[in-house]
Amino acid sequence: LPDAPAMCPLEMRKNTRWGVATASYQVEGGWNLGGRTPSVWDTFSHAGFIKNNDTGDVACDMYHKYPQDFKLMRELGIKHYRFSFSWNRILPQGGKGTPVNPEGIAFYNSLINEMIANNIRPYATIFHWDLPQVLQDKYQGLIGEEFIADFVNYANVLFENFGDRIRDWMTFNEPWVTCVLQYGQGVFAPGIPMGDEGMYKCGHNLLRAHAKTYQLYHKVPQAKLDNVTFADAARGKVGIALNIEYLEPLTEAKEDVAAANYGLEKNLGWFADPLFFGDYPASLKSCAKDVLPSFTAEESKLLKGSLDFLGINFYTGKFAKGSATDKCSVETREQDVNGKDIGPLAESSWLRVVPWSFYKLLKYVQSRYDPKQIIITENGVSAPKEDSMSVQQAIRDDFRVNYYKGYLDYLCKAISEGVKVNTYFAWSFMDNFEWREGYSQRFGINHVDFDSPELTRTTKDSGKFLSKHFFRVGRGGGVGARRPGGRKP
Ligand code: GBH
Repeated sequence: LPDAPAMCPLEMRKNTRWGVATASYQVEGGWNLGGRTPSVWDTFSHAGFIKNNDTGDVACDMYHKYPQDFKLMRELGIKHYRFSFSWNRILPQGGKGTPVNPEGIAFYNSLINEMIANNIRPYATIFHWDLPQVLQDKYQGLIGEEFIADFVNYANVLFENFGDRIRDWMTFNEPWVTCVLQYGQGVFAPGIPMGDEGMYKCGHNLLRAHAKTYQLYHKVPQAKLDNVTFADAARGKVGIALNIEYLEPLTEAKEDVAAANYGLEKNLGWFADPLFFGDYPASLKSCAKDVLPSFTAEESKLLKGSLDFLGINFYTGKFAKGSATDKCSVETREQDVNGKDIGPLAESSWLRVVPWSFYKLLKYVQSRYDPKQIIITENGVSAPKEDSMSVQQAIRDDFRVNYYKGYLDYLCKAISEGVKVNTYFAWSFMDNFEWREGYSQRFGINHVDFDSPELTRTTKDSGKFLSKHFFRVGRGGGVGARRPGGRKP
């Protein structure tokens, strides 16, 4: 195994929290067990929209195998785990006023308790793309205004039931993906293209749902929310996980510099600006003026500052080319002006290995938003051809080891220059259901043998590398050190 990255001194690795991430639909399985109804991803995969006709029906079967998975995490020295709740497992009818599923609550209680018994601190994503199908059918999911109240109600159920043990919450995973791919383009479930208007309506509802959830958790006293029952003052944190690809100007020409900048505002600023500043970026308001809704003064006030930490899912960077005549045009490229690749291609067509782009993105985020705390909520890679290899070949994943080594090097450089990242999650703990790509693209630091009846997990070299230099040496979770906010279960 290689040494630790040069720019990550031991002291810094000790002072930082290092963990792994997954999401409910990608790992749980048990799709029709314990009172769970379908989510939009069950419907979409059962309709045959996934490569090789794969589905998440069983996935990694973490629904049954979580005790052994937490044991493996413990063996690797992992003390921080980011996972997501399945809304339709908790509330099979989805909406406010519908019954909470006791079997769903019991499942997550066992999961969380097992985690904590293994000294692993839970970080919970409330929504990682798996909307209850019933809410899609009722009001088109995130397109409907009703979504806001239903989401806040769902979050409230989670806070009430699990808020005593979970103190780190992320409302949404990658709003950009939800609104662009799930709704705008309709290439992700539910698979109904809603165009730019739908896309921005989705974002608008999502942001307002986030802000109300933040307010609910912290119980801003002057606010009036419908039927809020979360009683105790919460002392944990609520954030969000935003995905962004870094954009480097293709040349020094001013239209390329402007395009890179506008691209970041359009993709990251779309969500980050309202959360930090209370409104959409001026550039987006002008470029999307016919389709972008606007916030009332009250909404804007509620949104501004409605996060305790900023989560960033970071994978890759691209070049941006602008137009001298159209300030709203951003063309992205993977080759420089000499035709040289920006970095080696992973198994995923959108993902090239560009370690320096991580550093540049982090510097950009720190200077534009000056967040109090940044969590890298995801970072990882699919290794080329890994899926066609034997288990023994696949676990020798030099490609992924090099990816992590390079990206962590630049993360450490950013931290040493004052970027406020104190927590980092590798995506993913294990190979899993990679959305439209099914099981054909693997992001795990542990291999899952999907052909074996036991779905055997085997640690890859990347898992050993991270374990040795990061998980084992990093800060612990302080699990059980104090009782955070929330009621006792
Ligand atoms: C993350 O998204 C997800 O949070 C996680 O669930 C997933 O498993 C992981 O990445 C690996 O993919 O279809 O060509 O338009 C990462 C950000 C943004 C990457 C959208 C894929 C789609 C490119 N994703 N992008 S394309």
